[in-house]
Amino acid sequence: MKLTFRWYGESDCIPVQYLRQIPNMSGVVTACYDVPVGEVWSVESLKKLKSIANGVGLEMEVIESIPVSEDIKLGKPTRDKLIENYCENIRRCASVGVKCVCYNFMPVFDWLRTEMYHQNEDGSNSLAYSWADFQKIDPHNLHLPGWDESYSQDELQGLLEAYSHFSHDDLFNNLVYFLERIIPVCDEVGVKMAIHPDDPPWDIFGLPRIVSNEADLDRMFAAVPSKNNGVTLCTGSFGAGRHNDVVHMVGKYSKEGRLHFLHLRNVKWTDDKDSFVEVGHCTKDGSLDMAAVVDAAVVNGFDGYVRPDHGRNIWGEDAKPGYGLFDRALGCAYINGLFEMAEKKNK
Ligand code: DNO
Repeated sequence: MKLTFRWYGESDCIPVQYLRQIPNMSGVVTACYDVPVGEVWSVESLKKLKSIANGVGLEMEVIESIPVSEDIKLGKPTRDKLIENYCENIRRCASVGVKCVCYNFMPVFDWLRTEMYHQNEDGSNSLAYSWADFQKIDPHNLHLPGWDESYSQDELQGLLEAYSHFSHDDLFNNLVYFLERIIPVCDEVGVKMAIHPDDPPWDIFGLPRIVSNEADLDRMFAAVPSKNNGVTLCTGSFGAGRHNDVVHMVGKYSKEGRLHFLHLRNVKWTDDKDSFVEVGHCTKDGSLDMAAVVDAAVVNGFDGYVRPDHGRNIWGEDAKPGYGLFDRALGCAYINGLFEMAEKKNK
């Protein structure tokens, strides 16, 4: 495995050289975050990001994300041009040495929480999702933690309306249409596409979601069989859904050579509905067996990229929720330990 760390480029509050000091760190996971969705990234900006990473001894082999325009998901007539741009972005990323691209196909919101600063007993705070609080949200006057700056009310209502007669199959067919056009480019330039699961893994506000469980992934892989059509297995996203056996999924997709990127984080289920809190990475702190997850990956020949996912804000850090340095670095230390043990045991 290659241990990586998400870094938001020059605007990230964490100096990139700090990342290099995390034990066993191989590279950054980043993107051209300032380019509007659907547009082509300049090779210069990719090269600049790469040279900043390389300058401190880190690689830049993983992009998260090249975002997919809503018009592609909705199958609008503009999609062919947008898919062409997407293919061009894949080629440009490959030209600077990128090997893996994470993306998602969730309509409108790529993650959803009801709280960004949930207060934990130990004084830390983290992201959380409460079933009860979710019921109180008015879909016709949506104000969502973390999303208010991304859409105006009119845009949001327009998008919700555009999807209102849209089924899971409609969205799936548009995903297949997209994959059938981008995967041949990946095959040509040697890039692994890794779809990120729905977060949380169920429908919200009547929007269809199609990457929520094992059957969804199987259907997607059967439709476009190239191994470059793979998954970002985010344990916290799939694992928020109690219907998902994350350990089994990690083992299965490692074995099939479809698990290209592993996002490791733990969640704690907090009631008998769908509520959960993001916790520290250790098994003991949450509801997922992190040691078993890593073991399943190693036993089944996983050979991809790993990154710690959302950390809590700890030690007085006030970082972008989920993306501080301290707790993710602690996560790295723990992840290194789990992999070292599992690899020794399975030699
Ligand atoms: C949230 C992230 C997501 C993820 C995208 C990938 O913290 O896990 O925003 O990067 O869904 O496309």
